[in-house]
Amino acid sequence: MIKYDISVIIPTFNEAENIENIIRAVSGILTDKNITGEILVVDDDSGDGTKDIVRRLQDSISGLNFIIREEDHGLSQSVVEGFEKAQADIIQVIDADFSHPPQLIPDFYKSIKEDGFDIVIGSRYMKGGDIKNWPVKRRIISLGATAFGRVLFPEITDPVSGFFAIKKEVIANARMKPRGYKILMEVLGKGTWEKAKEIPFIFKDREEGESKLKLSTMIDYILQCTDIGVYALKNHNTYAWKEWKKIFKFGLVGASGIVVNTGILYAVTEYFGIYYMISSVFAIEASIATNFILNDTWTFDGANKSHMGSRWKRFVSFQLISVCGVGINLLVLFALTEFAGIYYLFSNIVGIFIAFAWNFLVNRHITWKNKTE
Ligand SMILES: Nc1nc2c(ncn2[C@@H]2O[C@H](COP(=O)(O)OP(=O)(O)OP(=O)(O)O)[C@@H](O)[C@H]2O)c(=O)[nH]1
Ligand SMILES: [Mg+2]
Repeated sequence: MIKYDISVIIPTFNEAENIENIIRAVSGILTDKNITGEILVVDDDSGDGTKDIVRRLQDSISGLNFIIREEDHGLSQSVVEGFEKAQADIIQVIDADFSHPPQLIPDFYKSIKEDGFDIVIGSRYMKGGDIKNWPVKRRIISLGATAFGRVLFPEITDPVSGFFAIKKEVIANARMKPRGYKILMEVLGKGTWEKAKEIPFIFKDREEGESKLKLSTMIDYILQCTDIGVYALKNHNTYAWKEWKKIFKFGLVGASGIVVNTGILYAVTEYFGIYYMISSVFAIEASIATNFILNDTWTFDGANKSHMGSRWKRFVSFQLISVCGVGINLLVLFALTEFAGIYYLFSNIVGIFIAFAWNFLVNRHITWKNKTE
């Protein structure tokens, strides 16, 4: 049996207009770079002639393998079946419709083979990446879809990309429950990996054939996110678990801040006889300081700290973000109470949650952004 360097999975459903060109393009690029590749087309029993074209090409193109699925129709299911049948230790996934430039495949391959990355992602959202001919609606949906991934995988700008490569061992022990379109989220959430890299690319919308995005696709996606979130809470060898832990610690630190705040407010008002609104300023500042120290030494205790070299810089950044957080809390409290007629204590709880999300996310992406990003 041939030992392949890479298996390139191309999921297809009714791609008669594109399939021959994409297979020839991938095959040509691999040959050019002296990479022995398997091309694995995983088709959901297309009725438009895709299957005949692939069968015909199998005579002339070496390493072209073909799976026809007759049950459990779906893009993610097809890719997962491709993972199982792929013969090489490095697996690439690419769309058939030329939205993903096949010329980049050798870069993905090299990043895994030579640079030792576990996962390499083609990103539309990092510097150098872009999306061509997408209507505003598609852009908004896509950005919404990345939101959850950005929380659990903050280092990754495009966690829902369909263009990626992995080491086969990443998914060897993962219990995948494929559904919907966003198979990469499933891999990131359930796989075992440490090093991921992104390569920017310009996504071009298909010129041939039809789009298959439906409402049910979005509902599937929300269910999938929930499933990934719960899975990561239970399986502590996942990458997302580390992020959950940070969110949890950040919450505990926040709660400790309330204790500090209340204590100082009481002490300064009672023992120094200072007007309570003035004491409150001291109390807020003291709790911001203790929160900072705890977060800096405990919540974000990663070895390669932050891109902000000095602790003072991180403190100033944390301080400014916290002050905005207080502003957000007050704004939500006021708006919900005055305009939505909600009971003020309840509005306040909503405000606290929104401010918490703000504080965590913005600090995660600015104050304690990893050095390597
Ligand atoms: N096996 C299989 N492949 C699918 C299925 N749906 C889509 N694909 C393939 O997955 C890739 C991406 O699908 P697209 O329909 O291009 O999805 P998209 O890029 O989000 O949307 P458009 O390009 O606008 O249509 C293409 O190669 C499709 O042929 C499916 O249900 N089963
Ligand atoms: Mg497409």
